[in-house]
Amino acid sequence: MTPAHDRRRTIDPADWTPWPQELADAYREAGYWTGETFPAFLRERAARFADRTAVAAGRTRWTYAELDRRADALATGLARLGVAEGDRVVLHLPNVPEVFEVVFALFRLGALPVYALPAHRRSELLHLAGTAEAVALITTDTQGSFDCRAMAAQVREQVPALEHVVIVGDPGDTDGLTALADLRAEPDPTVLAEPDPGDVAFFQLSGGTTGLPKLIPRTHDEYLYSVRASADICGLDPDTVYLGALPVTHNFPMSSPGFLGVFHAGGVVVPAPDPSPATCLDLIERERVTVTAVVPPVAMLWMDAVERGSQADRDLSSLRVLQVGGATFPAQAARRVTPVLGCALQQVFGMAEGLVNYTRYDDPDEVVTTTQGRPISAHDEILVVDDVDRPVPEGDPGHLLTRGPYTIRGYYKAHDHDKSAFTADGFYRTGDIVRRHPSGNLVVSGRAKDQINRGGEKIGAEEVENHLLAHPAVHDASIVAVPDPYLGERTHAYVITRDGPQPTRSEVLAFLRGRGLAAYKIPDRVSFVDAFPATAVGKTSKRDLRATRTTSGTDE
Ligand code: AMP
Ligand code: DBH
Repeated sequence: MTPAHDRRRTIDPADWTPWPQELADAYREAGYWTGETFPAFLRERAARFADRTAVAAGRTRWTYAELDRRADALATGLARLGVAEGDRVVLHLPNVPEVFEVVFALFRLGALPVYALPAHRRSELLHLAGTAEAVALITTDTQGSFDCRAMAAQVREQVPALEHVVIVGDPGDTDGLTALADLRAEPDPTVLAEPDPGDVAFFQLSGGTTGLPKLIPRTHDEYLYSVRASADICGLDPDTVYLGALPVTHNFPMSSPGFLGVFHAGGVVVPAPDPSPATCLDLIERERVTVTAVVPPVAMLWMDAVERGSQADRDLSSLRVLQVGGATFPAQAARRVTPVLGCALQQVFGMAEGLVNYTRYDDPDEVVTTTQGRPISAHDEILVVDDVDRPVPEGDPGHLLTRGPYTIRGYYKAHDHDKSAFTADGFYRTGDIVRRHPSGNLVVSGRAKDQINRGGEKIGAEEVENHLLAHPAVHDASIVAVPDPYLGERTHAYVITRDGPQPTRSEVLAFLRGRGLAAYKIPDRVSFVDAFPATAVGKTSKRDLRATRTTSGTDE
């Protein structure tokens, strides 16, 4: 049934890069793109798994039918508030059960979620809301001691399009904030949209390399293909109990196979408020969790807690698979997973831009512990090339380029950046250095992009450098990764100051915090230097900077 209101495309085709028609046809022909849309996805699962539990969060237990009804009720309330088809809405939500209700309510309206990370702060939210021209921001009242309401009110003041702030929890007495709880209304089917499966459904975020993080437009057709295929590869079924240990709006716990894969299969999603061993191992035991996804430092913390006693008595016998991804998982740690936690390891190498690789359950142990898996699809094209895009000999390391049925062809409103981020024939330049293992799986051996991967949290060097450059006493700044046994990498900022009064390290850090940056982007170390080492063409040599150990005038 066509809704009463006008149909409109979700976003202007000039602002993104849709798939070439012949490829879209080929992916449909191959049965990858089935025409399923997000609103229909939940409707269909609600019919099939009606009385089964979809979400289990403490005393909150929602069946599939309940989640479906809640999505309609909230869609109705959001529509009355003024959120309409095609509108962008920034979600800044930690792992509260409402996140699932909100996501599907927006899909039902044909509104597009923009997935901020819970760690994001004013700076990131301003950028996301501004770029997306979002009409609403949905956040919680607080995150621990941090007041999200005050931040949201500030963001609204500065983003002209942003009319609404919706608070999960207590909206307090800040003017103009709406409580999510007050929005739920008797479902009104006339507000529901029927998006085209080829339309953009939402925006994920890139980790960022140059400038600010880019918005990643994902369509119903291609994303749901990756979800269904991931659920298949990971063997999800109605008996699956998935612990959302990472923030579930991140691409990994959302779709690899993540909560969407679990909903696809009719299983239970258990959102964890934080990834600590105390919280998560307790939830695994209590909810009889069968699978979960973590980043390497979290896996190491869990293993240490079980081995060194604080969580040694937990019954983790329900856990079948620990997925680890987002950053390099050292083989030494990978080999401990099965002996310590008693479950299988699956390595996952993915990206919000698309391509996801999994080690398979029938891969030999050595392959599971030393490779990052192989692509979801036979139609994922993988090239491993040198600096001028020529294929390297089989097994040699090179730049990973990829194209396929769920890898974007361009970012949102970033056509200039796209020219360097994609090849002329549409391959995405991942910025990762990989080699092919004899098993056919990929091994991530390095990175060409100017990014720091801090335990799976990606930091675009240029973004933080630009914040440093805004300090009046800073003449130049360069951010590099330094190895860390636990996080994999930490950030080290090298700063050249101007003549005049010299800032201290803590002043520089306080300045960055004052700019409203996510805490994980605040440099772990700051060194003051007189000059940066230069490359042959006179650019800052980050390689030499990384090798710098002695610094003049260091204040760390
Ligand atoms: P993002 O672009 O923020 O979605 O982050 C994706 C990036 O994370 C990839 O391009 C890799 O650099 C990194 N990454 C993800 N999974 C792994 C993994 N299993 N091993 C090494 N690096 C990974
Ligand atoms: O790091 C990532 O972005 C990532 C890791 C594993 C990802 O997006 C994914 C799986 O889908």
